[in-house]
Amino acid sequence: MTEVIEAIKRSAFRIQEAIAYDDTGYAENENASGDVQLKLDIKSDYIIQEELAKVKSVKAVASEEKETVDMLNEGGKYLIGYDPLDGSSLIDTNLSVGSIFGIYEDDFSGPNIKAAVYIVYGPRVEMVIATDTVELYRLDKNSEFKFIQTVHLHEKGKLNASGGTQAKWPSYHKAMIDTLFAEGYRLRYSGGMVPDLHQILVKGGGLFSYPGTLDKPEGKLRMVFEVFPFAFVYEKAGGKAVDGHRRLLELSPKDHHSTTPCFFGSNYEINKVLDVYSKIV
Ligand code: P6P
Repeated sequence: MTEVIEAIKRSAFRIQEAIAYDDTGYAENENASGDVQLKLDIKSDYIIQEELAKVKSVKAVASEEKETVDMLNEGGKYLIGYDPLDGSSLIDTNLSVGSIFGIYEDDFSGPNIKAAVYIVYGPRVEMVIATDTVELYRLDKNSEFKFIQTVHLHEKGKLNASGGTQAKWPSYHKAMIDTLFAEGYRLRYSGGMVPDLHQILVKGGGLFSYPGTLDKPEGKLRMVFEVFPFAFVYEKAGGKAVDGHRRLLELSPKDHHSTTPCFFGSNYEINKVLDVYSKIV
């Protein structure tokens, strides 16, 4: 696992340089999910694949930017599912973006994720590594990731990151979100999954939601590359992560680009989600 983490660190350093100085224009093609690709999406994916290919314990990789799963080492132990540059459409506004990694064994399912790592490319470059604990690191002036602290979620938070097109929310979901705001929660939503979830984690709690909507009943966020890694992080930090009814880490995707409605947060907020969603007919 150490070699995988070191490959992710090398990737992060190269990607943050690309973000800072490279062309942020659009490429000609779309990715496997039908999203228009930035040249930076393609370059970030190339960097990560190149660095992971050096690690003998990596059996295969699945990228949000590619249709296929790529075999690297037949005898390898780990399967890496990753989103190389999540929220890249925000780069032209100079908002924070991120890279997300799920480290799996045997298959790309929730029960088989063994660790998760994400990088936030913001005013500072930070990395969170979740194994049995959740640890925060920051890139220092010697280009090293320095350990800062372990991260824990409180029982209840104050932040509400409510994703998806509000005009397409089911009525029970809108009522639930409005209840939290009526309780005094503050809206914190940039449209970048990584900084939005990082903020709630570092500030100690709250709710991030991307529900099933009238136009996207299966949600928008991808299980293998985005949802399972953050579900792992939030559970290891003492919170919960559900699809409205079950733990996200109990789910197995139909294919590695499958999406799901998802809720990540402190226990108080997730228990509220489970209560509301248990009553829908
Ligand atoms: P919406 C970015 O495109 C992304 O995949 C996630 O990073 C983010 O949480 C979500 O989409 C935002 O989607 O529909 O709220 O703009």
